[in-house]
This record gives sequence, structure tokens and C-alpha cells, in this order.
Amino acid sequence: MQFDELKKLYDLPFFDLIQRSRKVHEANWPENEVQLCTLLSIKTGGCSEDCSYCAQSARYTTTVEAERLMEKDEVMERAQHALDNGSTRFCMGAAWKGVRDGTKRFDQVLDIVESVSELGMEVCTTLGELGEIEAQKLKEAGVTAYNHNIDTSPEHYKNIVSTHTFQDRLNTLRHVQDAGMAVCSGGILGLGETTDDRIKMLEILSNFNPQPESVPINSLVPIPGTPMAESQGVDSFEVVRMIAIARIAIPNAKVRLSAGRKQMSEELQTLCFFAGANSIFYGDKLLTTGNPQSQADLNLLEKLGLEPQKPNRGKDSPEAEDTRPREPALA
Ligand code: SAM
Ligand code: DTB
Ligand code: SF4
Repeated sequence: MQFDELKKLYDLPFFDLIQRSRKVHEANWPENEVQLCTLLSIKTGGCSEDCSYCAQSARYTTTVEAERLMEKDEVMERAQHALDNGSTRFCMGAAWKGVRDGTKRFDQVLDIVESVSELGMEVCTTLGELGEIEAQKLKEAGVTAYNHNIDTSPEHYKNIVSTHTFQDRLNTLRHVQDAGMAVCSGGILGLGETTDDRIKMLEILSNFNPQPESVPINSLVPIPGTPMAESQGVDSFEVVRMIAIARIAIPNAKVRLSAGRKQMSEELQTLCFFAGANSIFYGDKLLTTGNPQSQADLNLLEKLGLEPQKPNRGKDSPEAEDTRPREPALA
């Protein structure tokens, strides 16, 4: 969808907007299910990049200490636990600028992925920049989806990060798609962006070919010590509007209500589910910050008559439409 159409939707009266997004949601996701995805930080802190929201950048003094890459046995224990608790997707994150083929740490990650993928969950990784070869090797090792957020509009990105560019992010996403992995890409609300920046971000995501399989919508968790520490929280209704236009613009995606849920009321999360969110991070920790308790999430889903999503739907990457340009569009 194009910017003007998205803006018109975003500016509709609230009930008109969520009624529309609800219809799209029901047509594409009639099952009343929410996917549970567990995150694990397999390499925490000490990152060379300067993303101004991030607890893991080595440039800021936060409470997060740099750690080594986790041993495979420990990752396997955590993955098995996630599976036993009902997660159908397991996402492993590393605080790296990126990975390079031929390095010891990349070999270790491939080895971890091979073992985790044998458990049968969707396997997602988020390791920073990838080239073509790295993407192919991750796919071969069993990664089903790769998370790499564009985070905001290209114009605003420069104000948030200086150590890599928006185009670098798009290049990695191209390599992910070419290797046949599903793209998980979304953004953060609360980085001092305008509404137009948010809409621009969605415009770009919706013009990917194929469209992303998953779109995380994070609300900034302000981290003391980072430049965004004092950033103002996002208005609840703006979060719902964003979820609604994501659902309309990218109807087949899992729209993932991501960071920031701990600060949200159950009622707000419910509105987000109504408007089109159908996936959450599940387990009491995100990467370095907190998340609601698992039991609280299960209780909420039960109260709403929603069920954890059955395994495997959307495991494969959506097919590209041949008629559309192959480049991720920078509109
Ligand atoms: N280093 C990799 C990268 O940058 O893609 C992977 C890990 S990074 C922590 C994954 C995503 O988490 C970021 O792109 C951002 O959208 C989100 N994120 C990080 N810190 C956050 C925060 N404080 N609040 C909300 N979202 C955050
Ligand atoms: C995404 O979009 N959000 C997740 C996941 N993808 C990797 C990460 C959220 C991180 C929140 C801050 C933290 O815990 O450090
Ligand atoms: Fe590093 Fe990723 Fe954090 Fe940026 S968001 S500082 S690349 S871990």
C-alpha cells in the first residue's frame, strides 16, 4: 500500500479503523489464535553499534554486562523449556553488528541452530547484518525466519543510529528473502518519530516482495543510560492504530505485539488483539528487559477465548509475486 492510503486509514475515526482492520483479520486469521514466541538472548551486550534505544550497545553505560556466546547445551535446555510451555517459535538474538562466514562464532551459531531446529518449532534468529552466504547457511542449518527490524522511517533512522544505514538493513533483508527464509521485520514506537515516520515505515514493509511473514510492533522500553532513556511513552491509541494499519497493509503477516507489553494494561493488549495483533513474545524475559509472566498471558488469552496458535502455520516464507519489483522498495 502507498503512503497516502495508509495515512487516510490511520486518520479514520478510531472505531472505523479498528472495524476495518478486524474484518481483514477475520478474513485472514479466522482461528482466534495467538502465536507464542519465546526469545532468548544467546549473546548479550557489548555491541559495537550505537542504536540509541538499546541496552546492549557498548557505547552506553547500562546495567547490561557483555557476555560470551551461550553454550549449545544451555540454549537447548531453554528451547526445550519453551516448547514444553507451548511456544511454537523460538527466536535467538545476538548483540552483534552482524555475522561473517568462516568465523568461529558463526560456526557455533550454525551448530546451535541445527540442534534447535530438530525440536520442530519455527526457528528465528536475529544476529544483525547478513551477506548472501551467511543467509544461505542459516537457511540450510534450519532457520525458518530472520528478524531484522527497519525500526522507523529512512529519514528518522539517521537520528537513531549512526553506525549502519537504513540501506544496510534493507540489503540484509534482501539476502534473507533470496535465501528463502521468512522475513520478520517491524519497528519501534517512541523514538521521537512523527506519525508520518511510522506510516512510512509500514509503507516500506508492505511493499516488500514477498511481504514480511511477521511484523513486530515494539513500544520503546526506555533504558537508563541510553540517549532514549527519557523518551515519552507512546499513547495507547496510537499503538492500536499502528497495529490496525499493519493488519490492513500486510494481511497475512503475524502482527506481533512485541516489547512494551509489561507496561500495557490487559485492556490495551485486548484492543491490540482485536485490531489485528496475533502474536506475542512469551516468557518472563525479552532479551534484556522484562515481559509479563507466562501464566498471566495464558490467563488473559483464556479470558478472551483465544488459543495459543497450533504449530506450523506460516512456517514457510510466502512466495514472491512475480509481477512486483524484487527490490525492497525505498519509496
Ligand atoms: N542486533 C540485532 C539487530 O539489531 O537486529 C538483533 C537484536 S536487536 C536488540 C532486535 C530489535 O529489538 C531491535 O531492532 C529493536 O527493534 C528491538 N529493541 C531493542 N531494544 C529495544 C527497546 N529498548 N525497546 C523496544 N524495542 C527494542
Ligand atoms: C523484536 O522486534 N523485538 C524483540 C525481538 N524482535 C528480537 C526484542 C525486544 C527487545 C526489547 C529490549 C530488551 O529486552 O533488551
Ligand atoms: Fe547492537 Fe542490535 Fe542493540 Fe543495535 S539493536 S546496539 S545492532 S544489539
